[in-house]
Amino acid sequence: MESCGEEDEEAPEPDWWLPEPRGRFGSVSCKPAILGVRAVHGNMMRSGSDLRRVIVHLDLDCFYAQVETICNPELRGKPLGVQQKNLLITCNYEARKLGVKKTTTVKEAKEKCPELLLVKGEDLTKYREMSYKVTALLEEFTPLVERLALDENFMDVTEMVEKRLEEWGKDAFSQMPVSGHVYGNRTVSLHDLAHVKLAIGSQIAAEMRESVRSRLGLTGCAGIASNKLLAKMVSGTFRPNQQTILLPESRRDLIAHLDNIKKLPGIGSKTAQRLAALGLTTICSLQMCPAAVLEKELGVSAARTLQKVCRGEDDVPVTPSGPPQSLSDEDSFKKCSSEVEVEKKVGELIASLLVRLYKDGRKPHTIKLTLRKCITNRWLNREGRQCPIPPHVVQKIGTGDSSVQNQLVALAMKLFHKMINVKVLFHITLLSVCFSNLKDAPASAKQSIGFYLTRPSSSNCNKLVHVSSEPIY
Ligand code: TTP
Ligand code: MG
Repeated sequence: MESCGEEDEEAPEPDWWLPEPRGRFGSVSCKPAILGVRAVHGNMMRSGSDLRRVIVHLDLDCFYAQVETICNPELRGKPLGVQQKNLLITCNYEARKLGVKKTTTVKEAKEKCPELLLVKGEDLTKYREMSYKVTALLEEFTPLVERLALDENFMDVTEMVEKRLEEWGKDAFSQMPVSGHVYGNRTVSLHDLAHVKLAIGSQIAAEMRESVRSRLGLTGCAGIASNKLLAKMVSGTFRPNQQTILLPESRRDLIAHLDNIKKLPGIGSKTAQRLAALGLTTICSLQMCPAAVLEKELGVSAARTLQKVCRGEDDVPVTPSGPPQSLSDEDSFKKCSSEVEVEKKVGELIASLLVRLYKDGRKPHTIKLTLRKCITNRWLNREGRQCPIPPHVVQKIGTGDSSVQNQLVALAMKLFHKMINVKVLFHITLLSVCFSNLKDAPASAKQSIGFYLTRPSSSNCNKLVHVSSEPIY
């Protein structure tokens, strides 16, 4: 349902209204010319500090499957699944129409849809590269872009919205079609500043989605709301390739409609169990629960946070992510119980990370090895050890000196021996290597012509494999 409400009906006052701030558009006196009828009467109160912001959440559709299709256009239009080991981690919407669900086993998916095409998705390189391209493109609209996952970004578009309001003035009110859907099919009041801002936000979100589609070939869903929590929650309401705005008066509805208490951010299995012991198993029961009861069970701080979440309140700013703080890669498997095998797997992880470090251009100063032990068929929690990388090894990263691979593997194996006694039988099911404490390479290294000549282009997903004659790190 595309919506462009123009009625001037009084919307019910939500119970979380905050006092009116005297901000740029929160104040009646600062911009009388563009404030509608109710504003003139000093009644345009909805842009309280909680409603001042306009946040867009963008979640790409069946992300890995879309990237695979871009790399191999022959897959377009066919039901496609991406697998990691025997798990289907995503599938395209053609497959979903045929009953395939993501995060099922490959076997179940094939039973549902025998014609399902499958591609392996263990190597994340091309997904990561595309992910960073999307973020970079969104940063062309606003510097306030925060990466939430490989295929999810938050954008704070408040300033863009306010700028458009200023530029368009009164006209903005009469030509303010909402782009996409309005959650709950509510009417958008052109005399309500919060509504108008969200409507402008919806246009910006549509422009962002169109840019991602036309320049990178990816579609996605957007949610537009006054905070990150609500923008994320509303973004998947209509999918794929659609967008939805959430008006302030629909906040409680949106949250109340979550079918599972665990879908609220911050509620994991343990908290859900504790709440269930209090008889709180639905969102509605949680919303109605007196603060004192929650505080007794969870402590004051956690209880207050939860209550805010239940009301759809979230004042956490969009924090630009910048380059990643660390680079890591991991592999999981049924069983690895020999040192030689561990060394081989660690070597593979480090080789792929060195390629990423090389493209990144920064040098890591810390290496961490994480593993997961399995004892009598029970997986234990992950366990990790880290250590500084000696300066003479750091120096070699990104220079083309191939000895660095073995030196890093040797370091990782030292960490391994701190966690595993190889003299007795061991069984591990996961290995992960993480490089952190990333610092810019000294200027002298960057000035070397070799540094530029040997850096591979990351512009094409078909060109990710390195030519072996070139130094790759
Ligand atoms: P999602 O955003 O959960 O899923 P999606 O983008 O594939 O599909 P949707 O249209 O529903 O948003 O995850 C993003 C990518 O993360 C997904 O393409 C594959 C990967 N992924 C995993 O590696 N493991 C998982 O368990 C899930 C759910 C996803
Ligand atoms: Mg997605």
